[in-house]
Amino acid sequence: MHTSLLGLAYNIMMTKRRLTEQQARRIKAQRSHSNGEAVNDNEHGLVIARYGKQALIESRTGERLLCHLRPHLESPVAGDEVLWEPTENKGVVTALITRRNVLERPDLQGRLRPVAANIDLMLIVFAPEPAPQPALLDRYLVAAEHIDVEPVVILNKADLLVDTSQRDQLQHYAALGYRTLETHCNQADASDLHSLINGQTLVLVGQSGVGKSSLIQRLLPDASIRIGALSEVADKGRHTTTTAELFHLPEGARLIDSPGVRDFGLSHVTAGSVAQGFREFWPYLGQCRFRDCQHGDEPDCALQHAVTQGVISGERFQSYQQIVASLSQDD
Ligand SMILES: Nc1nc2c(ncn2[C@@H]2O[C@H](COP(=O)(O)OP(=O)(O)OP(=O)(O)O)[C@@H](O)[C@H]2O)c(=O)[nH]1
Ligand SMILES: [Mg+2]
Ligand SMILES: [Zn+2]
Repeated sequence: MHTSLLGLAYNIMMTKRRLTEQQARRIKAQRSHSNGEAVNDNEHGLVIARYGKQALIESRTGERLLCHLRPHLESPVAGDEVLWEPTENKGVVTALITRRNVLERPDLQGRLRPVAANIDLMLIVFAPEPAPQPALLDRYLVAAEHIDVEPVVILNKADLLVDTSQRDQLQHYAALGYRTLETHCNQADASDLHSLINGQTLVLVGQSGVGKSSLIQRLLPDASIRIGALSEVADKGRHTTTTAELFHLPEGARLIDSPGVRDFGLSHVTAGSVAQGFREFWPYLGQCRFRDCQHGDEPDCALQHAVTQGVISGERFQSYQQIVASLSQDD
């Protein structure tokens, strides 16, 4: 007993001696990864944007610096809280603090990639131009529901409305219980947007060209240069966002701009989660005759019945079926 205690003490001493300062820092960083507390020699930082193997970090004092990422680190994105330490000419991100949530989407190769983290609201933007892709809005709604973030549906470029179809669509979402907003970037008054944002962190998503960056520019006129500088001029002379980027509003809110997409893959979501992403389906889920009903052509399907009764719109149901069908194609 006595000897083993001595042995233990010796082991501890040896371990202590063998730990280099760098190792100690790493351990501290790992500890903070689990409890979210920053430690002295690893500074706390907010990820503004991710550029390939580097991340633009904002320190607690508001300074910005480009940091390398320590290998094997979980991929940090705009909105992430990290620990970092200065190096000779730059900085290095040493740990990612546990996220509250993360919006992910598959890249062109089908690999799931994080887009933005620690968000309160997801602003899903659509417009008369470019014409809305069928089911894209519903895909985003499923994604928001999947990570338990409140979605808000925004009809932008309302100055370009030629008929009532998009306005009708917006009203349909409002009737389903989603918060909605109709706006356009030439509107001088942005109070509708400010009251929606209400000091929270939000991410703007939607097709390329619907005016996500322009909405941010409208809220932050002074940031216009930065928006331009960090965008890439596409061949049509248009500024298109290429990586998610975080902007601060004076009252503490954070806006994360994200690159537009043609399609939003949901291969990481199960058919059950897709159904959960359609709010008006909730009262009917679990009510079908078969417990594993796929809501296709099974008898006594509660969802099909609700569609026939006109309680669930045929359009939304088709959109659901289209998304579920695409899950098996994505595999
Ligand atoms: N008429 C009109 N044009 C707008 C409005 N908002 C933006 N635009 C124009 O639409 C184009 C695209 O706007 P962006 O803000 O770059 O769109 P985005 O959604 O950020 O596009 P990506 O970064 O590619 O995803 C620009 O030429 C804008 O000037 C609007 O409310 N009305
Ligand atoms: Mg943009
Ligand atoms: Zn069913």
